[in-house]
Amino acid sequence: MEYFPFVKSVQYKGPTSTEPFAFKYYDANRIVLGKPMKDWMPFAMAWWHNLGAAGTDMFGGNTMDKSWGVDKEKDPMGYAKAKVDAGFEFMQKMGIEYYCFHDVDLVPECDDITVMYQRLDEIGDYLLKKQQKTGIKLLWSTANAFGHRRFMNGAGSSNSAEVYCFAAAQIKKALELCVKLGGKGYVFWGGREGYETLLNTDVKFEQENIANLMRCARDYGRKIGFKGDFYIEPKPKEPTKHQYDFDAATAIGFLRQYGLDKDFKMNIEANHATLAGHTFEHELRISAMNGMLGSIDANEGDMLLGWDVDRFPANVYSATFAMLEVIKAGGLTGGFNFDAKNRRASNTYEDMFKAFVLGMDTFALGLLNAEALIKDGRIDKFVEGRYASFKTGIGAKIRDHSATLEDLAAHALEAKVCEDPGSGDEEELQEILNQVMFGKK
Ligand code: XUL
Ligand code: CO
Repeated sequence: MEYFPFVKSVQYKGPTSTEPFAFKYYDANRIVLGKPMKDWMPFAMAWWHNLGAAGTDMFGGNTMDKSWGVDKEKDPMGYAKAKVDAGFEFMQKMGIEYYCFHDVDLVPECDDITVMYQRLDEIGDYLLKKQQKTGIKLLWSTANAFGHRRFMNGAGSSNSAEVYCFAAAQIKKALELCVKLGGKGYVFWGGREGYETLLNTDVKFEQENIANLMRCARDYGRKIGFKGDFYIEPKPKEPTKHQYDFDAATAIGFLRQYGLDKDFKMNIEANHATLAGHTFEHELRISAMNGMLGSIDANEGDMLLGWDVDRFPANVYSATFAMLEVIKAGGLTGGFNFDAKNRRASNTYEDMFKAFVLGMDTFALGLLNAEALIKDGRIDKFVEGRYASFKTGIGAKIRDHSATLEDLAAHALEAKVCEDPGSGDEEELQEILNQVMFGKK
């Protein structure tokens, strides 16, 4: 069955094209700074949003049809397989090479874990065949240890050892699926790993337990041949009020404290960054400078709203700053997963394609702008020059740690009055940015 007969394949048609199902900027094989665009940005489809989310919000039900022609209650595996068929048709038509899933995105969730295991084994075989036929690959998998009612007090952070074991059982199967399908990564997003009030919470106890669950997962993953990266996906809040993986700096500190930093990296999501009061590029920079930039959940927040809206990326400034970070980090070991969904009122199958065209073109523009900024060189040169006082004299001694506090103080006393440190030149740098981005008009 063909689910999306209105489009054969989305192709690059160039910036003057007016076709909705065509890329204006994303030209997969165009070489940018030495490698094809598609290798800078291995795009992935999120199973949960694209094939599952049907427009429901807190105030109303579905606006979209994501049943894939099957009654999920009567025929759960028929539904799961139809979803795979629709997903692979979508990815092939979009030219997307990767996908990501939670266990419960693949098959309908049920209380009995043994039934879940059977369902997941069956869909795993089906996915493997599809992968072999199409060349599409798994970017990462994860276990949903936040949706079911048993996780109401968390999973690794739960007050109940029973619940902790159920989370472990789900993680075990999701890891096995990851290995079976050749996934590059395995994600921990701690949706309910946090707390609402200290009146009922032992934070240290909970964090030790989370670290132990990650350690167990790492050990089991390595034992069954998982060679990829484990990721933490930081998020400061929602659904929990205080989430332990608040941002990249917090998550990196946690990983180092518990000896997990060799196996784990960050999966940075743009909307989570802004919820934490940071920019997307800030989170990418913090991860990269610690050698822990692994993968990206590509989406966008709405600055007028205080929650996670998972919009498709459209902000070219943000994509430009993000791609500058990615390029300077030498690329990602992971990819760009569109953890993004159509707006509730963009409810047609056509809208699904239009959303990916927007997202992929936005990042392609970001990549091309970043390339142009690097080639222009003025901004990089400015940043380098800004720290010039550390190149020689007392500055060089600060950098090589050969000066003591007394030496530094003696230098200041000799100078008597401090020299002006120089303009930060923000406005000129913004002007350069606009000039490089928008060129001749
Ligand atoms: C939630 C979120 C998750 C993770 C995977 O905000 O981003 O979908 O990406 O669990
Ligand atoms: Co995400």
